[in-house]
Amino acid sequence: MSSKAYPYLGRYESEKFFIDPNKKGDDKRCEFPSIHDTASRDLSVIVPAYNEEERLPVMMDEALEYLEKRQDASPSFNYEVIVVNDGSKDKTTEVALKYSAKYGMDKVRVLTLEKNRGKGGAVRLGMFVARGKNLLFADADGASTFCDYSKLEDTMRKVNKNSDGMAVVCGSRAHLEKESIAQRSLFRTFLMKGFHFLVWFLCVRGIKDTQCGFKVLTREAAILLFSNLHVERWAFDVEMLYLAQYFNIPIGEVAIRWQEIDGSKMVPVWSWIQMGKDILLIRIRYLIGAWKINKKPKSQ
Ligand SMILES: Nc1nc2c(ncn2[C@@H]2O[C@H](COP(=O)(O)OP(=O)(O)O)[C@@H](O)[C@H]2O)c(=O)[nH]1
Ligand SMILES: [Mg+2]
Repeated sequence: MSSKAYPYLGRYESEKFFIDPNKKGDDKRCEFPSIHDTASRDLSVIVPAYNEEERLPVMMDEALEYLEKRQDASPSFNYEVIVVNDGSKDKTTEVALKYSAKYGMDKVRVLTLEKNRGKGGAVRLGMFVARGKNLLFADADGASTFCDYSKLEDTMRKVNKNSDGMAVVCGSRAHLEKESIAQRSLFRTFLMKGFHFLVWFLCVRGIKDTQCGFKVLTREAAILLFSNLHVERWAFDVEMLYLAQYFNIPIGEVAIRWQEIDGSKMVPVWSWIQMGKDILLIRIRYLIGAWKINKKPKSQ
């Protein structure tokens, strides 16, 4: 977590390119566009992936089935999926590139980061090379039911009515809380409640589930929020929503179907402590002016 006033938004040279497996010749690289260009897709799906060679295919198959069906039903609908390999040590990039080869690079692109940045950092860099009017980020484990994106979109339409193209809609697992408490140990429930309290007390009010890995932003909101994001780890959602409330960007929340998937990358107690610390620091750093907000982020 940086303590610089403005976050560092740069990237490595290699992170400006993706591979088109179907391109002829030796150099299969293509340059990514920028989020500051005009949108040319209806939807970009950004999938942060860290050591996901096993879980990713299930998620990709489900997402692409939905997206292809939608395109068949209304041919003017277009989309892209950007898998962001966050410095994985396994074959995440190779697995994702198979989808690029199958669906074409216009539909599936892989951004391979040089180093592990954390989920927030990976989502940010994926957003910065996306072409969509709406930008959705979705976990690589397929925990959310992808077709529930339609619900997010409906809510987006309502929320975005009077807001100059600025809106955020969060998928929510709050309706599943009772069930999950029944399944979890008392200690995990205690940690969860403690975390909710900290978020509510320090940063974000009015959103029941800030941590769900299924959220959609308009392009304008993504530029503003991700250019200002300091936290690159798990607590980035909290900072993103904190900033959205600061900018008075309307936020919707809608219940989605969710399935806990084995193989979580969160190390239970350690991640909770880290997140608690990050949330406290978000509040303190904005309060004392150690972190500043850039109201008009420019292209870089
Ligand atoms: N970028 C990045 N993503 C991660 C990291 N750890 C997990 N992820 C991704 O974050 C998403 C959620 O992770 P998961 O392990 O399922 O966490 P949980 O469902 O919240 O317990 C998945 O898409 C992961 O690939 C990490 O260190 N960096
Ligand atoms: Mg998960």
